[in-house]
Parts: sequence; structure tokens; C-alpha cells
Amino acid sequence: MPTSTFREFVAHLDRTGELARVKAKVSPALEIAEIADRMSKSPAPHGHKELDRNPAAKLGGKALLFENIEGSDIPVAINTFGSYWRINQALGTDNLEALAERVQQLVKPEIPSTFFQKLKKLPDLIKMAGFPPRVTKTGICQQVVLEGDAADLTRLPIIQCWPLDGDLRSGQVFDEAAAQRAADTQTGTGRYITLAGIYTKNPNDGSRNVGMYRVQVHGPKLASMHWHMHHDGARHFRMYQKRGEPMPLAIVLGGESVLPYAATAPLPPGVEELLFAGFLNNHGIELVQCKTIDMQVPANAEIVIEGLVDPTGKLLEGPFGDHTGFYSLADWYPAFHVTAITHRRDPIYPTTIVGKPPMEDYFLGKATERIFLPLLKMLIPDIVDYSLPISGVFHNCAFVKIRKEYPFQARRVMHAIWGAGQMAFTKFIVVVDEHVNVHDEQDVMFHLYANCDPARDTEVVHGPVDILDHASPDLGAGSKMGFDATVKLPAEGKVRTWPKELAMDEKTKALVSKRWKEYGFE
Ligand SMILES: Cc1cc2nc3c(=O)[nH]c(=O)nc-3n(C[C@H](O)[C@H](O)[C@H](O)COP(=O)(O)O)c2cc1C
Ligand SMILES: [Mn+2]
Repeated sequence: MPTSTFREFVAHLDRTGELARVKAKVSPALEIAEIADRMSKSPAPHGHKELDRNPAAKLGGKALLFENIEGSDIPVAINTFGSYWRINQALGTDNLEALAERVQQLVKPEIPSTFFQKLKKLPDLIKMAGFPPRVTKTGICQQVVLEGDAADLTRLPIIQCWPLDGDLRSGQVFDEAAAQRAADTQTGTGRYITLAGIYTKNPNDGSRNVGMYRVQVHGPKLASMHWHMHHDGARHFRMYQKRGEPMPLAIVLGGESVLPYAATAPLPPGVEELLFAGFLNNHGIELVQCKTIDMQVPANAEIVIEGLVDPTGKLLEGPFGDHTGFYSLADWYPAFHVTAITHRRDPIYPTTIVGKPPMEDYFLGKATERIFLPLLKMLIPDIVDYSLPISGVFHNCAFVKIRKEYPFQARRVMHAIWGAGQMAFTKFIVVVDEHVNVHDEQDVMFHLYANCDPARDTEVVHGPVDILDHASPDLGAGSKMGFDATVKLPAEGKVRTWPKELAMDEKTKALVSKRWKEYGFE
């Protein structure tokens, strides 16, 4: 079962040999980040069946609990979801495919004629699964309520991840002139809240959204909200801007162990993350009313920061060392004003660091890759399996396996992916045949190099790209490329006799396996 609090999850990791407690005093500025980065790139304690297919994913090291932090009496936990085994534990499963199967079951009973009808049904289906959030009167997240001067962000052990984070004089800025003007007056620090669920509400219909967006600290009661324009938090904010009203917003740290993942899941707009989290949790998420804003938050959270987003005021946010392995340039984002901080007695502060992969977020992404495969297949039935390789940081690359039946099928699949939700931002797509292991980068590259004639087998399109793509000529707009690495059929251009790929016959393989020891091998 998933755990109902973050603290229990950390205790579970401790009991199972997955946690390292660090008693030495450490700085929240850079030191924790460097330790976590090294840990992410070390072998993980528990193996996992998924590793058989994906040899590069044995990494993740241990989760870390820093008990002695300079400048704060709150301990910091990091890398808690950063391995296959740990993300599985958080979601209460021993393999992500079993979870995907549950999603599949959810989708199956309804047979409307088109995919879009099915997609529209998804909220109902998740609701029907029967785990809606439940509002309770009290919650541990409000054991301590801090208002006024006591509601001070700088008392939390918020970390700095990379050296140039928040440094407007570093040249890592979107608009040099604006940054120059702003550098003296701007307040951005290098401290970012990185593993929080951001809770907002649609002012028109009251529906809730939870997204994981980083939050930069600008002062004791001031922060900036970094939601990409394509994400639901930004969509809600535009609604408040239109009304000219401040937007109530809660930053939630901890809670049920499924929550951080649920905040990152690419659910279609209007499908509530809290319903999905209840489904993953097998139990509705308990919510309590916030103290100073009209918002409900998980009762079992460690720490909740309540506040209002100014419909007009903007702050220069960034730069920030991002999951692409590069800094994202400082740019203007909405200002958030803290109205209260509530927490449980003796809270643990959960955080993460992103950077050159693999890091903790790789495993959150892998959970999405597996859990959403049934939905992707529903949209594009040609797809047998897919993988988002470590080196592609999610949106840069997808390996897609199809059962090829007709000419140009790979191209059709590419175009379908470029039209599918958050998958649409995929910069490079490699389509391979059914016998290729998409979880093994080496196997995919082998077929890409061997099977592609670059002039004949590539497809270049223009469209929206990820906001974090720094190579595209414009922010959020650029080109994407597909490689058809499948065996070519006659109608796919000029194709000569295609040679057969080498493979030993089954009989000989069985014979050699049987006699292996006899030859003197282990
Ligand atoms: C560690 C981590 C940090 C993230 N930071 C951001 C961020 O700063 N801004 C953002 O828009 N999305 C960020 N994301 C991605 C979103 O959480 C994700 O796309 C989510 O599906 C958005 O939910 P929404 O569609 O409800 O907005 C982050 C994801 C992870 C795993
Ligand atoms: Mn959403």
C-alpha cells in the first residue's frame, strides 16, 4: 500500500535499507544538491524487474535524510522517489505495468466509438473508480499555524540546486536589457521549492488542479510561480487575470506517497489529479480547509504554504538549473504572496534536484511512461510499446515500437504523437519494428543507424516545442524530427531488396544453452 504520510514513507525507506541518514551539518545551498546528484548516479540498493529491460536504469542510489541543516531546524529529504523500486513503493505496487493494467481496466468497460469520446469519459471513469477526495475537519498539516511575521519562507530549509540559480547577472536571462534594469531591484534568491504540489481552482467551475511547478523564493513572504503556459496552473491563472482577482494558491509538501507523482501526471485539462491520486492510493485523499484562503489541501501533508497570486504583478524568475541539463533563462512569472504557513509538528521538508539525467525526476517520468501506455495505445493503436530514454529528458526523444503492416505507418504514428497531449512536444521520434527492445538505447540506435536512409526516412515538421527547449529558434516554437527505422516497404520510396537481420536458429540456441556448463562456462 502507498503510505498516507511522507514521514511514514521515509520511515519505510529506512526500514528497507533504502535511506541514508546524514547527521553531519550541511548547507541547503548547493551542498545537498551535489550530494543528491552523486547519489542519483550511484547504484540503487534494491534491484527491480524493470531493470532487465533497461540496463541503464540500475541507478538512483539511496534516498537521503539530512537531519542537521544550517539555518533551519527542519530536516530535508531528497531522492526519496529516485529509483524504480522507490517509485513503485510510493505508488503501492511492485511493478508499474500492474498499475497500467488497472488504468486499462478503467478504460475498457466503456466502448464509445471514438478515442475523444473515451477521453471525455475519463473523468467519469476515474470518478466511478470511487476514490474521490474527502473533506475532514482537522489535519496534521495544521498542527502548527504560522501567520503574520511567523509565516516566513526563509525559515524553511529551501535548497539552492545549481551555482547560477537566481543570478540575474550571470547572463542566463531571456531579456538582457530587462534583466540589467531589474537586477538591482529584483529580489530573486537562488532558493527554489522543487517537490511541491501546486493547488489551484478554476474560478468558473470550482474544479481543482494540482501540478508540480517550481517556486522561487524572493523574500520571507514573496515567491514566483513557474508554470509553463501550456499547463493547467497557468490556464487557471489566466482566468483570474481576466477577472482581475487574486488567485488563491497552496503549495503542498508531503502527504500521501502517491501525491508527488500525481502532481506530475500529464492528465488532460479538467481531469482532477486528486481523483487520480485517490485511484492510485486506493483510498480518497483527505483534505482540510486552508486557514487563510479558499482552498482545500491534503490533511496529511508535512507543510502547506498558503497565499495569493497577484493578477498583475510579475517577477523575474530564474535562472534555474533545469532537467534538460542546462539553465533555463530568467523570465517574467507571476508573484505569489504568502498569507500563512501551516505544518505538522516535527515536519520533514521534501525536495528534489533536477539536472543532467538520470535524476529523481527520471523515475517519476518512467511511472508516467508505463501508466499512460494503455491510453496512448488507445489513441494510436499501432503502438506496441514506447520508451522515453534517459538521454532524451522526456520531451527531447521517444523510441516507439510498432507492428508495421502498411507503407508509411511509421510516419502516421509520428504525426499522431505530435498531436497527442504533452507527447506533442517530443523533438525526436525513432520508430522501430516489433522485435526491437525500445528500453535498450543501444538496440534502438543500432536499428536507427542501420535502417535509415537519412534523405528518404526522416520527417521534419514545425510546431509547438517544449518551453525548456533552448535550441528552437523561438521560445516554445520550432521543429521536430522523426526517424523511420523500421524495415522499408516498396511504396516508401526507392527501396532495394531488404536483407534479413541476423539471428541464430532456435534449435541451435537451445542446444548451446543446454550444454553451456559442459563447455566449461558458468
Ligand atoms: C521535478 C519536476 C519539476 C517540474 N517543474 C515544473 C515547472 O517548474 N513548471 C511547469 O510548468 N512544469 C513543471 N514540471 C512538469 C509538470 O509538473 C507536469 O507537466 C504536470 O503534468 C503539469 O500538470 P498540469 O497539466 O496540471 O499543469 C515539473 C515536473 C517535475 C517532475
Ligand atoms: Mn492538470
